[in-house]
Amino acid sequence: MNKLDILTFPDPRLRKKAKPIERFDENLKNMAKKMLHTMYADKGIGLAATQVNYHERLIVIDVSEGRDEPIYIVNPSYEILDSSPESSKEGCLSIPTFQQEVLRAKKIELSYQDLDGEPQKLMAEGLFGYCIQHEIDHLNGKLIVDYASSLKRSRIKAKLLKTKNGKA
Ligand code: GNR
Ligand code: NI
Repeated sequence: MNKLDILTFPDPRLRKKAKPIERFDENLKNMAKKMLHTMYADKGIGLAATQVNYHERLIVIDVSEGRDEPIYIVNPSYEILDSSPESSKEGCLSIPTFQQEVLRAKKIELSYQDLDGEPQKLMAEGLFGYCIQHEIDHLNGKLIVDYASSLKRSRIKAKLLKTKNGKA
């Protein structure tokens, strides 16, 4: 299967707000499978549709050790069950070589639809909970650089404009 291209900061398309999904059809299932394949290939624990230039509310996540417990999440929303701020050190496939400490809610209840449009709920904390919050930020056009100082943000921006993968 082909990998999808992942947009890199500061691409303005990462700032678009994703639209609710209304059609639970084969196109959606194909997109979800391609996103999962791309996420595994790039060793991520989550991927939001926004990152592959698809501006609809779709996320894939797998925080399991075996990389064999994918969750497909459509039209997510969450309630905070425990708002104690926890410090989460995060990376992002759209911001290579960058890491940022982010304060995330400790425990959330996620409501979403599966790929067939059936309503689902689950509770999440720890890395799983942080990842869900990170991916929903993407759907709203928010990135972990937004939690950094403006100096740190301008440095990573300059670095990625020069190289794209931050390495050369
Ligand atoms: O692979 C990823 N790791 C990660 C670590 C802590 C909190 C969130 C994440 S998500 C990230 C992949 C990514 O960029 N998803 O949008
Ligand atoms: Ni990300």
